[in-house]
Amino acid sequence: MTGYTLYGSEMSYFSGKARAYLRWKGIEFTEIAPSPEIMKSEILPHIGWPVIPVLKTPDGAYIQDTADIIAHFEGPSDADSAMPDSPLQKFVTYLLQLFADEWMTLPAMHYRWNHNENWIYGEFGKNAAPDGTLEEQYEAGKAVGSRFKGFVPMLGITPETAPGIEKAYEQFLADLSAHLDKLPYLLGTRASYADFAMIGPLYAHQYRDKFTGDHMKRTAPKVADYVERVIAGEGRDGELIPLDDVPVTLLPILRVALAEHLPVLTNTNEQYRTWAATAEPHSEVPRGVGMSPFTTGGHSGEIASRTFSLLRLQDALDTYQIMMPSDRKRAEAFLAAVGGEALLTMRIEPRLTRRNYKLAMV
Ligand SMILES: N[C@@H](CCC(=O)N[C@@H](CS)C(=O)NCC(=O)O)C(=O)O
Repeated sequence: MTGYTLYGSEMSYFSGKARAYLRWKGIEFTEIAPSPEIMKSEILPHIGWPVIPVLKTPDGAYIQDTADIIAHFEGPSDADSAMPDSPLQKFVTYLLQLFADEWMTLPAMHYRWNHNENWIYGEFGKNAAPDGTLEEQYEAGKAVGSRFKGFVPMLGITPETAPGIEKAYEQFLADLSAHLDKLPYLLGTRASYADFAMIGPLYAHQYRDKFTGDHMKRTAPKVADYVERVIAGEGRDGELIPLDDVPVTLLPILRVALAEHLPVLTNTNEQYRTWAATAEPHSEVPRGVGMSPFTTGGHSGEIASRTFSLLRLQDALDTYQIMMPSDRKRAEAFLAAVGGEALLTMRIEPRLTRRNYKLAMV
């Protein structure tokens, strides 16, 4: 066994993000699937709740949250950093992470649970009951999977919104394919943080899940090829595009992402502020603070107002707020081009942090 252990799974959204990064960075690690024994002996006692991925360091420290896992390897003067060091590309990276981590959960969960349900139970069963028969694995997988299936209604995935989720996803595949006609990675000829974030939704659910993956390979082969390259840790030798520029082919993706996600984030932020007004200072923050109306692909519904999304948003806002005036000007022109002007004045108050592997007020 090598120094680092990644408790993660091929079926898990955020494990793919961590795995792609660790491979790209050249970190030696062993990945261990979260069997019930591992959950009991490693994850619950150290993290406090059942979640993956978790990285165990050679010193026996436990890191949860993919942003913290990546940050563990990225020193401030790291010449080999995954994060662009120029301000606008960094800002765009955080916006892409916000979209990939917190909004692409809609297509990922919709396609998994409405098009791959029986197949994914068998897959979950391989971890839950590695020595069982196929039937035993299916039943064990169903027990594990039902917890995740339970998140489907909270994500606003209903018969009414499903056609909109599919329409938005088809548009995303077309837009990303057009981008990949010009560049092999999101921000250049080198893979970077945004690519690892995008692997969250795109690998486990949209590429690896049987029916959705077949669809991607058939209708968006460039995206499938991109997923294969990023999950393999390729893209080390190229360059980010120069002069802190943002590829114009990313603008359609960000325009739709912000048009659909910003109203939910704005409403969630207001609900969070109302909740915080009467909460104990510095206390833990609940995962949800109500419901928000949303529209995707022209279909409307209600989605849980998830506070964790505000932490990812806070990273983007911080990057903008510390910019030099000339960089801010460029960021403002960029935001005007993608309909993101609301971000200019948005603040997360009280600020959010993570404490004991949970979301908390600073
Ligand atoms: N923000 C976390 C999200 C981790 C996460 O949601 N992991 C999923 C599996 S991909 C999970 O275990 N969820 C359990 C839960 O949310 O209760 C990260 O980036 O690591």
